[in-house]
Amino acid sequence: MTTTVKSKSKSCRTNEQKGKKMTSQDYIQRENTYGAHNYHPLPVVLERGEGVFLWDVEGKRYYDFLSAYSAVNQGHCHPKIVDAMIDQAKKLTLTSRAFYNNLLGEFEEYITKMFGYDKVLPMNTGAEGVETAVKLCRKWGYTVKGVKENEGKIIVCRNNFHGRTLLAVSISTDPESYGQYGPYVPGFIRVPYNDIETFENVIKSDPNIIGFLVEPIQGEAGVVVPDDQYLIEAYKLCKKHNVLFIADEVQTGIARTGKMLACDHLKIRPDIVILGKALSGGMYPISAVLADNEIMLTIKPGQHGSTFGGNPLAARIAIAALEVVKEEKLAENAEKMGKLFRDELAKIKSPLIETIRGKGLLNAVVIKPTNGKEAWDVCLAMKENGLLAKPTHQHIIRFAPPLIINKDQILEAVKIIEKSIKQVEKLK
Ligand code: IF1
Repeated sequence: MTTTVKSKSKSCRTNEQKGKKMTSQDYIQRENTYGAHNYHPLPVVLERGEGVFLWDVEGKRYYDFLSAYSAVNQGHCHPKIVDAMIDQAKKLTLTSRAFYNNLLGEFEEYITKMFGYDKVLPMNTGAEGVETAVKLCRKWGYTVKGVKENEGKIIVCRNNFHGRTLLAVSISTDPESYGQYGPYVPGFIRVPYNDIETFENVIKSDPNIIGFLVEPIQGEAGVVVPDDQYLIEAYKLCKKHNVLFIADEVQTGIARTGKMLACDHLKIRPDIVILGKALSGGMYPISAVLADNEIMLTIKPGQHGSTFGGNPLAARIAIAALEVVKEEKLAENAEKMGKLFRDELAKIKSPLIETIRGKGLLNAVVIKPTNGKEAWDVCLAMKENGLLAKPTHQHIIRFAPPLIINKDQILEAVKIIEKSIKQVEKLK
């Protein structure tokens, strides 16, 4: 039995206990002591954000090139969204869905008209949006398509990321995501991403297939952009075989790739759309599932919900967050600035840069490990030089700044990236 002796002696007191300003290290140490170790963050402690910038506790400024994984598309602490949140927080925040509130309907009308669907089911996290979409698909499969109950199957892609719930990790092919969390949720068929032949062979092989859940671009996998024809053909095959096309746009949606939805680039209208993250501009957990009546009305009163889903504070924040996207033409800016970013990155000549890829302002650089140096070292160098980004799957650095970023800021950011890469090249 181990005992941890919490020393009270003066020598072990933290700077805070000594009445001194805490350093980044103090903050990190405190989190390490009292918090679960389910993340390995970059060693930076942030305390303020505004627009495309973040400041750490020592007052150092950084370009944010992660945007909380595309949740802060509108920029940190956007004044319009902050004002809406503060104003509503003083009036009414949560009633539960046991009663109506005056804002949910306004949000529902606004978002369904914006994206062109009959109805929306509001939830909180992206993973809950995925769960909701899968439940809708199964309800539809059994009550509309007529598949025998509990026999419905949903096709998912290898290297997917749909969250951290047991359903999401059950369909994951990443051992880091699903390892030692079994037994797993059944009813899924895994196919390789961007492989239309395999997809066609699978979808025509089993009449119990009711859905295809797919990220239009695989974010976590490393910003993997499929061939245009892949999603177009997969969509046609879903129509042909009466299978729901379910787009997980939690990360790619809300203007991130240069259109309101990544599927818009291909003129695909998913049967179910899952949104999250930037739906609140990073202010509050809000997710939403969009579908037409034939699908949405398969869930009857009392068959799904959540305490916070559709609360008036979330509704007010989401309306403001979506208005910002439209008023500030963030999709158009993402398209333009994304192209500029990739073009400027391509001018950097380095053995460390293997591939540059992306769409709109969802981009990634694949780093070729060189002299034992890899993506993490580049991220540490960029942090020292004032830009924050994080690797995914060891060798891929995702670059996803807020969509409000301007040309001068893109050019300055690329200079920082180039300087950092050159520094890492020289490291022994
Ligand atoms: C973490 C990753 C990104 C998502 C897609 C559903 C969800 C996500 C396509 C679930 C969430 C987040 C989770 C977050 C980091 C981030 C992430 F690195 F984990 F994989 F973006 F790529 N569908 N992605 O990307 O939404 O429940 O989190 O609101 O787990 O640290 P959520």
